[in-house]
Amino acid sequence: MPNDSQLISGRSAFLRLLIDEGVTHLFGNPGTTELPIMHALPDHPELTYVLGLQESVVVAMADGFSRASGQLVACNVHVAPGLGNAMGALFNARFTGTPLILTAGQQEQGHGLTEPMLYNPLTPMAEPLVKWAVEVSRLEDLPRIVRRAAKIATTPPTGPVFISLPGDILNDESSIDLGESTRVDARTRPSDEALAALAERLTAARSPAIVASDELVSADALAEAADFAEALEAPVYQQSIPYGSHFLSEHRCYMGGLTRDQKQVRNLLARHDLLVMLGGDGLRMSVWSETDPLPEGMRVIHIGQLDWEMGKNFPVEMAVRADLKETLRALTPLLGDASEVIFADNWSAKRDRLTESLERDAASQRPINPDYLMLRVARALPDHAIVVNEGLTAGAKLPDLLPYRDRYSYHGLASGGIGWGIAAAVGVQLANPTRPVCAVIGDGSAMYSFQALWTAAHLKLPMTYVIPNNGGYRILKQRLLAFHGNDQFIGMDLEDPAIDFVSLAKSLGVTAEKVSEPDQIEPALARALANPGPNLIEVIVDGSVGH
Ligand SMILES: Cc1ncc(C[n+]2csc(CCOP(=O)(O)OP(=O)(O)O)c2C)c(N)n1
Ligand SMILES: [Mg+2]
Repeated sequence: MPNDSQLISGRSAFLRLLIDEGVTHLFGNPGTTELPIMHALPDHPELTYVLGLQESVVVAMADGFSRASGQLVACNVHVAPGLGNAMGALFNARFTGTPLILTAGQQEQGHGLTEPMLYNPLTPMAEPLVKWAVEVSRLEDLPRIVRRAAKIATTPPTGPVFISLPGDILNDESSIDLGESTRVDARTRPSDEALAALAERLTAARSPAIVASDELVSADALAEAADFAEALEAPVYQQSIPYGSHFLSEHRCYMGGLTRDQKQVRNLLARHDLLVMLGGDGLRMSVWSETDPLPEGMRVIHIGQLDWEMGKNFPVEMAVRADLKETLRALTPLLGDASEVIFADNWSAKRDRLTESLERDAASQRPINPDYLMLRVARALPDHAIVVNEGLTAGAKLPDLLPYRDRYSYHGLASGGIGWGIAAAVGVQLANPTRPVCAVIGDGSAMYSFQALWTAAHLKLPMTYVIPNNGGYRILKQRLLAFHGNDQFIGMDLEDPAIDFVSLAKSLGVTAEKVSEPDQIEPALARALANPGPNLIEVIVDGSVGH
């Protein structure tokens, strides 16, 4: 028989379960079906509710929080149209394997059957983009469902999960046991035999190269990857989508990022006789090419947790499913001493060359050269700053100018779905309250979720947004010209009226200024970094498209 003194409502049980799973912030946008949760929030002050003014903003903020902390995050959106709004951001979270519990309120069971306003079954909507989608149909099942969702989201391959919460479940009361959290320790090492075989194969290679992927960040294996590269005396290339701090840039073996130009990647890799993929999909491309990025007959070793990626697009001689940190710790001592190689054209050398040429040729260009702007941003930021980059063409050189210093120091657009960065940066700052956060967001990208700035202002976050404003969708113009020889850019200019980002930002409570002269960049950045914020600097940059 239920004991009345231990009665708990579904809404309170839900919040207590999240808190017990280690969730500190609930990112959300409420509607009537979420009111039970809003009703229960005051009773659970350990959980900070972060209001986002559109569901894609809500999910991107949660995504940023997790990417900058490695933690499980939770977000709550409104029924069918709200979940629909969240889909682009959910796609991004799936792409990066973000451990995220997404929930939505749902009409009461039975009431939904009458098809009231706003109703649609939710799990089929979420299903294609999550590891697990479920609707709660009995309050007694809620603990099992939330516990399982948290376990699924955090177990490699990590990723988002979805729970639909009908109103009758949230408002019901029962004396349920909330249970306990389960975490799967997936830090596995390969067998001794596999380690010995890996060491033998690696030592036999004449000219191996390493591709550093995002799994080095999730496995917290940056130091181990550096030791491994040194023992192998192999050059390291960042994966083709530079969306994280995937290797320590200033390490002597680091050469910089692979491009997403199939021919370039193929030519570069052809110098090597063995490719060592440390995690994920290191050779993910963007636009079609008849050329394959992997040279004919290239031998490949692939280590990591994401077995879906192994042998996905090309054969892999040795595919080992294991944790990268533990594997590299065990493997590196087996490699013996290689004689030291000088990587003359490493990241640091290239950075110095790029810096010199920008100082020489671009410092006085008007409109401001976007690469020069990135140089100034990289220079202005303190060493412990965190950067979020959705600058598209304007931010492209940032990873070449700003060193990755720790696993959470850099977060770039991963999936290609824009509108992520301006909101994700809010989550990044919330996860790292003591580190300055600077977000570089293209003018076009900024307009997908600009209202995220309201949340930054509401929470008085000390962050700085830099908007390189080139007046349009420059990357699309470049591609229309390159792929179709067409320079009639219909639907790619943000003019008539031009968007006034300073006024927009000010209207949302953000301190803002506009910069159009190169020598104004540095003082504007200094002012922003000194001001508690949030701050926004709109920088008018060159948007011309070369012929
Ligand atoms: C969600 C989404 N919608 C549309 C696109 C197509 N798209 C790719 S880049 C781009 C324009 C980006 O403009 P901006 O941020 O100003 O960068 P720029 O190209 O000017 O450097 C668009 C519309 C996309 N990638 N994702
Ligand atoms: Mg633009």
